[in-house]
This record gives sequence, structure tokens and C-alpha cells, in this order.
Amino acid sequence: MSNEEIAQMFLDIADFLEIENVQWEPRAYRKAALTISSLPVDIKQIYEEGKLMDLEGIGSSISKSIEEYIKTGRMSKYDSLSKKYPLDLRAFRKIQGMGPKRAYALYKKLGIRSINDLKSALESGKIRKLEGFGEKSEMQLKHNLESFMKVKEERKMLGYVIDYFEALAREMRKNGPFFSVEIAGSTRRMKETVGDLDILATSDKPQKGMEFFTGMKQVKEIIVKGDTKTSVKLDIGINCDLRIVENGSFGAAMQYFTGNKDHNVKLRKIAISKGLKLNEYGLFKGSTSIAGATEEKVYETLGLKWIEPELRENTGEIEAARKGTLPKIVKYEEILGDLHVHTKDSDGANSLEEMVAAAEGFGHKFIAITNHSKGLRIANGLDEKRFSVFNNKIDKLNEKSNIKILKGVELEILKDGSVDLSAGVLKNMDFVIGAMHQNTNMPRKELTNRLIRAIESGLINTVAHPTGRKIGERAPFDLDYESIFEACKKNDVLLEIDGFPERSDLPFDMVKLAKVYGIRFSLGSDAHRDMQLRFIRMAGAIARRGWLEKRDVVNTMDYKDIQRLKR
Ligand code: DGT
Ligand code: CA
Ligand code: CA
Repeated sequence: MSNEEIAQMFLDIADFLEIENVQWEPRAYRKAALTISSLPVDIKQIYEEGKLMDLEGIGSSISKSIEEYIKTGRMSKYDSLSKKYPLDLRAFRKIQGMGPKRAYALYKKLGIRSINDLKSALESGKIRKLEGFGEKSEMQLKHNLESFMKVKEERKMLGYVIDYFEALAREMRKNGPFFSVEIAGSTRRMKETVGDLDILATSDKPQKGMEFFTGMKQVKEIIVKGDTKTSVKLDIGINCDLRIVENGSFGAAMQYFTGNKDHNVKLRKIAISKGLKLNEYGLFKGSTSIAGATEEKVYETLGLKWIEPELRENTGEIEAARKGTLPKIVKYEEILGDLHVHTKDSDGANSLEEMVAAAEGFGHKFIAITNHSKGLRIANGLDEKRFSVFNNKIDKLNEKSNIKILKGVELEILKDGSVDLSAGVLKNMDFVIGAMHQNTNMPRKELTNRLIRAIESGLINTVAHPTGRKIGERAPFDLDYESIFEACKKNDVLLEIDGFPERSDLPFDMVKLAKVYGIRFSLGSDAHRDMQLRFIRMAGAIARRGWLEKRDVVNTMDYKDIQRLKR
């Protein structure tokens, strides 16, 4: 069962009804769609608990449709309307200027049902001749369609695919005819989303190497195959470029194909200013290669310190490398534990014992269990009483556990900036994170004041996923971030870096900004099941990409020092 599918069906129904000139109902369906797509749990669970009607914007007729869909896999209202209007409204509504009524007009007059139909109609100049369209609106539509096609080009969230990528590279190292195999590109830079996977290898049998690669079970389709470069489509729906280079060029190639492009352009300019030439084969004086086997040598010859891949975004790292002022960014192995973890006591999938065992297996020294509090009803948030029972359980488990379990909570920051648990129960917690999950589309000023009030309350340690963004789903909160950072600094409140792939929040560029204010950060996987504990690595990647050093990240401290952060 997918919340997103039901939300999309409701958006379709809203569009159908708008075509039919129905008043009000389209708005109700859109509101319900919004509620459902932002649920943190499976809607089926809410249905089974009989709580559908508790959700914002879900009345009896909409809840009946949801019930019908859960029970039968069909929704009759949707079925009959979609039969009547067989157009791809899901695609059209992402194109500016293609509202449901215009889409329907184009369907009636020109039979346009799909993006492809729209594309060919635009190319043939048919649309400008229609009444109510004209040349100008045809041009606009063309432009908007192009922007849509660009966004559609799919990227993957690295947190979900990095293990697969690394397994692929390992298999090549182990069984392929290569001397070395390394991952480059945006994956090496640990960017939150990646467009494709770039792999570099050295080999004295490049042809055999390419044979091996294209024959791997993960390869679904060969796009181009050559001796030095091969591109394939992998079975997880992403492309992979493999380049095989000479040993003497490996460092230069690693540098070039790690990027990013702007970083490379600037390096090349530095080379030129020194009378040298830099490309993927090496650093050249005339036709002689003076560096190329290792990255370190390439940077050094350009008068720069070697730069960690995560920093290579051309945001000042090259200047810092020249001056010797690069930060000593936090190491992955310095991150000793996870400060944002759920169990099935709120909306997670595993028990406390299971999560603790998994965290131990993961090598953590501590974890904070931060279940939701009562204000988030759809996530089965705990009230004071349930927390006190649950925390007793943690105390008992701590006596026999090999790792330390911090008693935590992910509090609701309510509309007025107050929090939803009493100070009394919070006093018994070790780590309190506060978040805004509901009613977040308030005007900027109000939303900012709401969060600042919570920061000033003295009740929270850290602001969880501060921007609330979800990649490809939800825009960041409209907040005055500078005021938030100032308030955090003044009140000694941390900002969280949430490593859950869709969240990746704070984003790395904002981390870099916030660090300037002197704020410290807490890292969390936001795991809702044991496997998701691995996302702490992605939080670490964002910290590194945000130029954070060991002292900026509280997860590098002993658990006792984290407990002392409490105010
Ligand atoms: P992605 O795949 O969109 O997530 O991002 P990247 O950075 O992996 O980009 P990709 O795969 O197109 O190219 C890999 C690297 O190759 C890129 O980071 C820098 C280098 N590169 C690609 N195109 C150019 C270019 O036109 N000029 C320069 N100097 N470098 C380039
Ligand atoms: Ca790439
Ligand atoms: Ca590539």
C-alpha cells in the first residue's frame, strides 16, 4: 500500500472535478492528498486503528474511498472519472500552464493525452491555431515542457544505492582483470543524490576488463562499449560509466572524474596560470607529464594541499587548500553513535531490544532512542505515562547492554512554539530533539517565532531536521534561517543533520553557513527500522560536506558528555 498512490489518485480526482466545473470538492481532495502524502506512517495502519477521520481534511466520503481502496485495490469514483477523461493529468499538472481545464481543451480539440502527444503537437505548430491559445502561449508551453523534461531526468538518493555501488566495485576488484577499481564522480563526493555511477579502473587487459564489466549480472543494458570507456544501464535503473586508464594517469583521472565540474575548471585555470596543462591524463609541461599517477601529486604540483572529495564543490576549498587553511573535517570513524532512532513503541518497525542489538552490531558506542511524543498522534506518539514506563525499560536494558542507550524523545513543537510534554518528564530524558511536523505552512514570521520560542524554552537539545524538506516531495520551511541560527547559538541549542535520504536535512550548504555562527551539530539516522541505522553515514557525509570538524559534532563525544549537554 502506498500513501503516495492514494494521494496521486485524489489529485487526479480533484483535476477531473475541476474539468467538470464542480465547486469546492477539488479543494477538499487536494487537501486530503496533501495530508496523506505527508504521513509518516502507512495509511493502512491508520485505517486499521480506525483513525482515518482524525486526519486533517479527511471526512466521511473521502475516508470511504480510502477504505474501498485498501480493501479492494480499487476506487470506484476514480475509476469512472479516469475512464471519462483518459489523459495523463499526473504529468500535465507538473507543467506550468497545463491546468486541468487547458489539458482537457487540448484533449478535446487535438486528442492530446500524453506528454509525447503534447510534444508533437507543439512541434507541428498546431496549438497556436487553436482558439484561446495563440503563438505566445504555444511558446510558453514549449518552454515549460522543456523545464519539466529536465526535472524528470532521474537522480537516485545515494543513501539507498551506496551499498549496492560498493558491492559492485568490490565484485570487480575480486573477480575482474583489474589492478585497481575505484568509485569517482558524485558518489565519491558523497552528494545526497547522484545522476550516475562513475567507476575508474586500471588494467593491462582493458578489453577483457570491459567484457567482464558488461557481463556482470547487475548490467541490464549496454549503451556504449569501447576499450577505454563503457556505459551501461544497471538493473536498479541508473547508468554506470566505467573508464579504464593507464597506471600513470590514474590519479589525474580520479581527480578529473571526481569533479565537480566547477572545481575542475578552477584547477585547470590554476594549471594554465603556471604554464601547465591539466586533463584526465595528467598534468603536463609541454608534452611531458609531470604528475598523474596520484591525486596528491597533481594537487601538490599545482601548489595545493590534497582536498577531501566531499569538499570539492568549488565553495572556497581551492583557496583554502592554497593557503593551508582547509578544515580538518570530521572522520566517519569519529562518529561514535546515533542521536535519532525510533522503535515500534512509536512509529518504528523494530523493538527497543532489536534496535539496540543492531546498533551494537553497527559498532556504535551509544544510541539515543527518540520516539515521537503524544502531539504526533498519527505516529503513535507517547504521552508522559508511556514514556515513564518506556524509560524504565531503557534503564533496565542499560544494566546489561554493551552500548549506552540514551533516553530521548522527538518532541512536537506546537503551533505556538510550546512543546507537547511537561518539563517534569523531560528532566528525566538524556537527549531531547524538537521538531515541527504539523501546521508548518504558516507565514515566515510566525513560523520563525514559533521555532525560536522552542529554542529559547530551555527544553530541547537540538532542532531535528530543521528545514523539513523532503527531496522531490516537500520544499524547505519558509523560515528566517539567520535568526534561527542566532537563536541556536545564543541558547546553546544544536542543529540536527538528519541522514535519512529523503530528508538529508540540514542540507550541506546550510551546515556550512550555520557553522559560521558557532553552532554545534547532532547527527541522526532517523532510523525507523534496524537496516536504516546505516543512514548515519549519510549524516556524516553531510557534516563533512558542510566543513564540520570533530569538535563541531557532538556524536564524537563520550555519551556522558552528551548527557551533560542537557540544560
Ligand atoms: P552526477 O552524475 O550528476 O551525480 O554528477 P557527477 O559529478 O558525477 O557528474 P558526471 O557523472 O557527469 O561527471 C563526472 C565528473 O567528470 C564530474 O564531476 C566532473 C567531470 N566532468 C564531466 N564533465 C566535465 C566537463 O565538461 N568539464 C570538466 N572539467 N569536467 C567534467
Ligand atoms: Ca556521475
Ligand atoms: Ca558519468
